[in-house]
Amino acid sequence: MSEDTIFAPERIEAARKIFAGPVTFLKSAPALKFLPDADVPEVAFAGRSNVGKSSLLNALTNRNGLARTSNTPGRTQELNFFDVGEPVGFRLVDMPGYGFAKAPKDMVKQWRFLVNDFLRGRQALKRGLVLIDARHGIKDVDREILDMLDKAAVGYHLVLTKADKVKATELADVIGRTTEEGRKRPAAHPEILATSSEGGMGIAELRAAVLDAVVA
Ligand SMILES: Nc1nc2c(ncn2[C@@H]2O[C@H](COP(=O)(O)OP(=O)(O)OP(=O)(O)O)[C@@H](O)[C@H]2O)c(=O)[nH]1
Ligand SMILES: [Mg+2]
Repeated sequence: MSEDTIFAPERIEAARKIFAGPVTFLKSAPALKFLPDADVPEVAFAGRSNVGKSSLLNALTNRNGLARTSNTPGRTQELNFFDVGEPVGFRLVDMPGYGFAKAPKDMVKQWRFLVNDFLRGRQALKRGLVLIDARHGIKDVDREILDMLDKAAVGYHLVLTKADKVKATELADVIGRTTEEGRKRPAAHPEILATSSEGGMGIAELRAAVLDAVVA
């Protein structure tokens, strides 16, 4: 579906309604053997530690505290699954962050395997949301994940976070740079979403993008 159709007013409204309905925590998987059955489509939130994955999941679902957030990087250490809809229509997956310098080495290794194996091998995974801090733009640690998704041919959206923390001119600049880089990547969707979990910027559009990913 083309990008303009995804963000058409009726799609935005349909997405708003779905996310205003039931959303419940399903389970936490500290290792791949604990994953739930891959019986509904999934959309996963990936990104550096502290980039705002859990906050964005809360903003999307309009439920503060559904996914745990924290100022300390490394808050999310397992794959957390959230069911949307009743009956369940799709699942959101909150993932541990990568690129967290202060974490113990073997812990980092464990998360890396978990995240990589999940992103590469999960049949139900329909799309990744790769979150990028609007203040920093795409970094090399992000490129590792993007390379992997490109190789595995898992489609993803590049999503800028914390847009409220940068000036409008800086935001325009980082959107430009991110769009440029996204264009060269085979599995990246062309539209860059600039979001703020604080101010609500881009949240309605992101809901519509998630809906687009899970309706076959
Ligand atoms: N100003 C602002 N702060 C944000 C935004 N999103 C997240 N934060 C803050 O950034 C910090 C990290 O947010 P989290 O959502 O816990 O980040 P995470 O990516 O889930 O982190 P890990 O689970 O450690 O990988 C928290 O203090 C949030 O309040 C945003 O859009 N704007
Ligand atoms: Mg988190």
